[in-house]
Amino acid sequence: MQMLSVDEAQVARWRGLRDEISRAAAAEKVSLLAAEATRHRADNLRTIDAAQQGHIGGDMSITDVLTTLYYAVLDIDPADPDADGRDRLVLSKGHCAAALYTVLSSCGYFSPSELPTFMAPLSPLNGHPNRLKVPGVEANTGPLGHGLPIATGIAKAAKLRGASNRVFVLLGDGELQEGSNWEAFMAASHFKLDNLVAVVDRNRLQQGARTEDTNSLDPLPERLSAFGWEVREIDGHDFTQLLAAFTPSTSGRPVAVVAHTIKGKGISFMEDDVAWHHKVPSPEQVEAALKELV
Ligand SMILES: Cc1ncc(C[n+]2csc(CCOP(=O)(O)OP(=O)(O)O)c2C)c(N)n1
Ligand SMILES: [Mg+2]
Repeated sequence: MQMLSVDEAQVARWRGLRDEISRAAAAEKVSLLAAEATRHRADNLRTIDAAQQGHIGGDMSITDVLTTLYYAVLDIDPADPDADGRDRLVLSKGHCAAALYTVLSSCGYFSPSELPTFMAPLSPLNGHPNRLKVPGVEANTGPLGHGLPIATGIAKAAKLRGASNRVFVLLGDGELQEGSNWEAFMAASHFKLDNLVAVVDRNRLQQGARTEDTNSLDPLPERLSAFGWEVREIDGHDFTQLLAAFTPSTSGRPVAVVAHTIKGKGISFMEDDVAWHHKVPSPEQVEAALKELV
C-alpha cells in the first residue's frame, strides 16, 4: 500500500488562507469560506467521477461544515498530524469520506493529486476513512453509530489529562437512529464534557427515504437538550451561523449543533433528492454540475 505524506505547498496555502480568514472582517470571512467551500465541492465531485463510486449527496451537505472547521476553527497543524494537544474531528458519517479527503488534502495533510485514487484497489483513500492509512483521519468509521462514542472517549481522555483541546464529531441525522449515540449523549453530559461538540448534519434524508418517514427524530433539539446538551440550531450552509455555533461551550455542558442542511447542496439537480445518496453522475451531469460550481 502506498503511504500518504504531507504536501508542504498545500500546507503553506492553507496557512495563508487561514490567516487571511482569521484577520478578515465578518463579511469578507464569509466570502473567503464560501469560495473555498465551492472549490471543495468541485474537487469532491471530480473525485466521485474518477472513482465512479461514492456518496455525493451527503458529501455536499457537510462541505460547508468541514470547510468552516478546517479553515477557521480547529487548532491543528496539517504538517504535524499527530501533534499532542491538537483539536480532533471525527467523521462519524464515514460514508462521506470523499468530502473529508477533499478538505484534508486541501489543507496539505496529503496531496490533492491523490484524490483520483479514491476507492481504487490498494489506495489508502478507502470508501470509509481509516486513521492508520490517512493522515488527519482521527477514527475509523463507516458502521454508523460509532463516532460519537469514540469522540466522547477522546473528550473524556482530554479531561483526565487536563488538556484543553476540543473534540468535534460530525454525525448524520439518520445515523441518530442507532441507539449507541444516545448512550454517548447521556455519558457526555454526565461527564460534563464541555470540550465536545456534536454536529448533526440535519439534511432530513437517509439512505432510501426521509428520516421522519423512517424513524422520526423530531423534536430533535428538545431531545438533545433533555439529554443534557447545550443545543445550537443553525442553517448549516450559513458561514456566519457556523462560526458562531463553533464558539466554545458557555454552559459547562457538551454542545450539540443541529445544522439544517440540504443533501446535494450546491448542485441544483441533486438537492434534497434521496436518489443522490450514492448515485454516480453521468458525464453530462458532471459537466452540468461543474458549470454551477466553477
Ligand atoms: C450500522 C450501519 N447500518 C447501515 C449502514 C449503511 N448506510 C450507509 S449511509 C446510510 C444512511 C445514513 O443516513 P444519514 O446518517 O442521514 O447520512 P446522510 O444523509 O448524511 O448521507 C446507511 C443506512 C451503515 N453504514 N452502518
Ligand atoms: Mg441524513
